Amino acid sequence: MSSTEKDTAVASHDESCPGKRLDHVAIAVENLEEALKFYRDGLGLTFLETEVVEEQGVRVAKLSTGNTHIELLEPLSPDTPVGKFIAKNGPGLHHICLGVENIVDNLALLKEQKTKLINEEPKIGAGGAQIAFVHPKATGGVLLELSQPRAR
Ligand code: CMX
Repeated sequence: MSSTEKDTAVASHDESCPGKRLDHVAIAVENLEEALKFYRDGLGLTFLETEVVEEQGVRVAKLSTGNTHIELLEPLSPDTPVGKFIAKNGPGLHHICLGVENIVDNLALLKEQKTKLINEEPKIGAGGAQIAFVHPKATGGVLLELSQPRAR
């Protein structure tokens, strides 16, 4: 296939993909207030809220980009997963998150396909969402979160 041809078996970016959407991109930062000076004050993204998610060991600031979100993750202490991530790699891109409608079904399908998962069962994430992480070995090296929003 030449570089100008497209693979018609793959949906192009403007076709819908039912039940899936980019929920957020998460960036590990050392200090939320410092990071907000750039993302909120400099870039002008809309700041939505800050939330402490004890179970995940993070303080999260959520910003809207219009069609998706950026989450800034500040570790609650150096011995949390995000604290260790920053100690090893420095601040930076931590994970991307896909919003799904039924996380239990998605995890069951991935398990059936022998996909390497970090969480086989959902945990509780920001906003009370049910979340689970897929191992970077299965995704091309990027930590991937699946998130089913809390029912309203
Ligand atoms: N990017 C790429 N690889 C990563 C990674 C990252 N950000 N974090 C971990 N990994 C890799 C590890 O290197 C490890 O690789 P190997 O198995 O090859 O050694 C693997 O993923 C598993 O990591 P681990 O730390 O050994 O496993 P744990 O089960 O202890 O923890 C994880 C995994 C991802 C849950 C944890 O490290 C983490 O980051 N927790 C915080 C999660 C978080 O951001 N929560 C968000 C809360 C807000 C919200 O709801 O969105």
